[in-house]
Amino acid sequence: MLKKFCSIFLLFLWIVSLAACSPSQTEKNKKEIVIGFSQLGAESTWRKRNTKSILDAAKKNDIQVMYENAMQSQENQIKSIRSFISYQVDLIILSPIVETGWDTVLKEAKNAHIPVIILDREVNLSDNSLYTTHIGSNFKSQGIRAGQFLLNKFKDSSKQKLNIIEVLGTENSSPTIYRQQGFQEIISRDKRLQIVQEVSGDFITSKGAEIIRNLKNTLDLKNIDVIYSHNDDMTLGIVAELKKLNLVPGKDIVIVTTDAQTSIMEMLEKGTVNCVVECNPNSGDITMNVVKKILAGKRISKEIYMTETSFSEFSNLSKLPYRNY
Ligand code: GYE
Repeated sequence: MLKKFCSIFLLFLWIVSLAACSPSQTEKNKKEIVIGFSQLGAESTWRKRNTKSILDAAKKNDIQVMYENAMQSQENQIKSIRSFISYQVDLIILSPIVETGWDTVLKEAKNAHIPVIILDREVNLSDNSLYTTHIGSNFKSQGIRAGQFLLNKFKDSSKQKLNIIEVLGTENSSPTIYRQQGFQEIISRDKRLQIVQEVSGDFITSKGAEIIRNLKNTLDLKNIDVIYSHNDDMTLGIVAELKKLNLVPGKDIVIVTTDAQTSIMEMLEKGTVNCVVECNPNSGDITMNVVKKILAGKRISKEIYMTETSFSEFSNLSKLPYRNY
């Protein structure tokens, strides 16, 4: 009888101790922020720097990250988001490859009460309440800066027509859409500036090179005055191929490029490219601040732009700023 009483008493003590322990344990778990980060790929130097910026800043802030590289596939991104939802992460960061096709999966995140930050590229949704904020660049302004350089560069030129090749990034991605829009709107102010070819190089070096190899069969590249490239990696491929054709990039053909990675800034100094429109990949710190604010229930603005500028042959080339990528 006494034995039975003792064991019931011990069981009682065990339950009481469990109950006493568990709230503090839950509290501890709650404090640890876990986020899911779906990055669209690793296609460019810019992208690799952006991923590192996010992961480093998360570490600095003791935020755990479930990181997925979607290798240029929207399907992979959707799968990752679903796995983040079933893991019940505190917040999701989505860097979307293309603009459209996110409604269903973001609705699932909303129904699971998981806030979503759209990072870098933008989304086009029927319901904007499906994400909390977008942190990234103003791509249209980047296109405008590229075009403004050309208006300035050719203002005193005696040429009747200036032929442009526009090398676009990934189709249906927001940088491609809005850089193109900004660029085309602004160059329409000078009717001599004409786009004779638009072609997508998917933001990768090998495709930039391939574009020139193909175009040389259909166009006389000696008649091309300008190449406007939507990113530096494609520019590296373009420049290398032009040199093989004995065309001097920066002189025979004006080169306008986007991002501003170190290797391209060195080319600007040497005169191989003429204008570099900055796109800032260092969004880690600002993003982690926003993560903490959202999880603390603070209001956040719907659109957060990175600070950016542009550099050109008209800048003070001895004072170009340090690039960390
Ligand atoms: O310009 C390019 C990258 O989405 C802003 O994607 C980004 C672009 C960037 O691959 O280099």
